[in-house]
Amino acid sequence: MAEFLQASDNRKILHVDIDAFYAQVEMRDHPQLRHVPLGIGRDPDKHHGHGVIATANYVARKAGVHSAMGSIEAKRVCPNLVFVAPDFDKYRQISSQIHAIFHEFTETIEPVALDEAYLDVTENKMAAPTLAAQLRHRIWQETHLTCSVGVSYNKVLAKLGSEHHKPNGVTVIPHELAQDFMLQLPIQDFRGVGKKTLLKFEKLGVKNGRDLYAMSLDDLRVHFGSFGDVLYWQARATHFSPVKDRSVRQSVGKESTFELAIHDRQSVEAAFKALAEKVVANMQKRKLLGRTLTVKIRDDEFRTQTKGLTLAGTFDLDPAFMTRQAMLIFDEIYPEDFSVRLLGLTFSNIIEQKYEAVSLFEQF
Ligand code: TTP
Ligand code: MG
Repeated sequence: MAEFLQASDNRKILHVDIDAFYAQVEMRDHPQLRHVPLGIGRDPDKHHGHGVIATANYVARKAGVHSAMGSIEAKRVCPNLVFVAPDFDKYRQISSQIHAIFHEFTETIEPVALDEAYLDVTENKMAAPTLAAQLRHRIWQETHLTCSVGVSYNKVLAKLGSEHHKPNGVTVIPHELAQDFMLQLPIQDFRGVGKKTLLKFEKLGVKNGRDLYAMSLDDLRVHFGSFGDVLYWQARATHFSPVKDRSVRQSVGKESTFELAIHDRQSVEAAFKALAEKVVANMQKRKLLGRTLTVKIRDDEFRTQTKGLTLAGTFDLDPAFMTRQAMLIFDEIYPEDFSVRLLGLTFSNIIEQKYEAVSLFEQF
């Protein structure tokens, strides 16, 4: 039954995760940091002992430094740790570059974090491992950052794949290898298994997927309630959760048409300002940010022109700034006389505001 369910799942799913994201960015931008143990966080000596490690490079990880560790503790396990304060604006800007690359491959994208997403590339005719290689190439080309990619037919396996050969690796788990992959997997690597579940498994003598596979669905339900079903099917390499396309909305825009054509710059500016205010309100309501602002102009002979401006980062949601940018574009298109019947302003290259970095430091 499980084998049948597995084989009937013909999706092509990629899970992409940038390696040691913040740390890799700082190593890219400061070559002197490339071979030292690096922790992204405040130096406790300079901040009255405060600070938390957001992430560490692989040299520091070998010494035992990890995300969410207090900076004092990090310094204790790795005395020569170099601290660099995080630059969230920079990471956010790179994140939107990376997410824009995802859109070159599919529109079915489930962003998980600034540096991580699931992509459903089933519709693409090319083989999934080829797409993974192309994606890694594009990310390297645009950002000079390495990532790890997992390729499989469901999200659980794709995610496990990207963790399997970190850093800078690709792991493909096709149907014929999936069951064995899950049987040998340590129980703590199953999705949703935290400290409490792990303790229960220890008591039950369950150490890996093979032990889990041997448990009946009823037994699993007795011990874990409805999570028992999830575990039962994970052990059988079966998981139907779709890539939740949370980036459906590719653009947010607004247009105005005019009964009588506009001929003066002041009216154009006023119209752009009104549009910008509406677009900003919409973006704020939906908690979105955009990298590309496109201006659309139609004249009274029904000729339509569009021109966009893309920033490396996202636009501030400021109607005055947007109006100025729109006027620059407008002046470029119509340096002299014009007769305008429609104006539009649209944001594209959209990301959700919640993928902005959350500062751990605010808690301290
Ligand atoms: P992760 O992808 O979990 O970690 P990573 O990219 O640093 O390392 P790798 O993927 O190679 O294991 O998180 C992405 C970024 O999010 C990370 O660089 C820093 C930030 N972050 C925090 O600020 N606090 C945290 O507790 C975690 C886990 C991540
Ligand atoms: Mg990462």
